[in-house]
Amino acid sequence: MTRAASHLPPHKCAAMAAINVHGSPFSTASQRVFATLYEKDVDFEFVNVDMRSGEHKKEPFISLNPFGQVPAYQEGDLTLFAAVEANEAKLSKVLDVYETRLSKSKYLGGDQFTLVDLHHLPNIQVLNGTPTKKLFDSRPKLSAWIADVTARPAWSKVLAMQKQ
Ligand SMILES: N[C@@H](CCC(=O)N[C@@H](CS)C(=O)NCC(=O)O)C(=O)O
Repeated sequence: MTRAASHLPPHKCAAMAAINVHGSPFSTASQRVFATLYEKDVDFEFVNVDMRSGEHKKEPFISLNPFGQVPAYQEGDLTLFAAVEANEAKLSKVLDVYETRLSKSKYLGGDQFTLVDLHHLPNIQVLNGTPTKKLFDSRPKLSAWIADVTARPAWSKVLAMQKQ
């Protein structure tokens, strides 16, 4: 982890507070945050929350996120967590829209990889291991995009966290 540079005056140090991400390598929501930080080469400390033993429902984690869901992002006095669930009930229709979009640009937001693409990585990874994968395989542009985005080094680093 990078610490505040010693030559900076003390009042600058607050702006360089260490980043702690409390989460699990097996949680899709956590993976999204890890992938973003790896993409941007941001130093952070991973604090493992053992979901199998319910650590996310107990102190000290519950003080970070009262919803009892990982991840929680901590930077100095700032603590962040999200509370919006995605609705995947209409996945097939959504994928048709993506297929059309990806026939016009290489990535969802244009010709560059952006957070819009990254956001999908954890759920793609999970669905790739389920029968729902057929919804991907039947759409050639989508399949090519999935092969591209899941091959990114930042995403490999997130998957490697599951093996530690
Ligand atoms: N909208 C939140 C959702 C977080 C979330 O659903 N986390 C799951 C793991 S992927 C969790 O903690 N589940 C445990 C529970 O809901 O009890 C986010 O994106 O951060």
